[in-house]
Amino acid sequence: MQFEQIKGFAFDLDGVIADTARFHGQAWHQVADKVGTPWTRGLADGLKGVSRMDSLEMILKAGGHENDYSQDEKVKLATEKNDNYLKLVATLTPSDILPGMKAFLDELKAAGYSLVLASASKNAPKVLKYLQLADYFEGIVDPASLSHSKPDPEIYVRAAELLQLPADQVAGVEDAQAGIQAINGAGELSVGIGANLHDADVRFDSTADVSLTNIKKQLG
Ligand code: B16
Ligand code: MG
Repeated sequence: MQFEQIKGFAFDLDGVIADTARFHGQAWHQVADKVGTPWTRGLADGLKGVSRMDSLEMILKAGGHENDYSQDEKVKLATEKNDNYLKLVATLTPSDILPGMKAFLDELKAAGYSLVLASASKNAPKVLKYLQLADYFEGIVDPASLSHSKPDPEIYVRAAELLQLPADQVAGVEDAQAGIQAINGAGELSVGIGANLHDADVRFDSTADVSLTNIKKQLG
């Protein structure tokens, strides 16, 4: 894929713009304790990019509790988790933007790229507000309107629609394997941040390394 044809960027939020995973993790850990599922690193990592209700199902399944709760009880557990999560994210400030990302967003805006957010989080508008980044994005994909979680490409297909660009003019930025799969499945250029993202078209170890120059360098 030619970088020259890229006109818009779709960003994941958690793990790319801010580390909200630690707050999701803290809040889900409480739910896991409540339902009696052992909290492990593998379980926590597997929840990245997964929707709220699908995350709850994964936690219940990991402890063999998938048939122990009614739909109403599940909604109650997910609501409790979200209330706790919202208290935690309300402490975010611009100093919590991950290293280098403010500079990268500024660089993209200055170069005339359009930006949208492709986060599975229904709380993304609030998080962007706390980080004082809301004005950078022309649109936010509404996760409530999606039928499938990442790795399904749906969220990145919708991001391209919001950008009003064909897929091959869009780059997606993700920190999770499921997100990279979603970008690739949508036919967009995938920029991965973190280890083990072998399917990413371009990959960086840290958010601090992401820049237009470094992306172009990797694409040769
Ligand atoms: P909410 P991302 C995802 O955000 C998180 O990685 C995932 O852990 C969370 O369950 C999901 O959002 C839904 O979040 O409960 O706030 O709607 O990585 O897609 O930006
Ligand atoms: Mg993420």
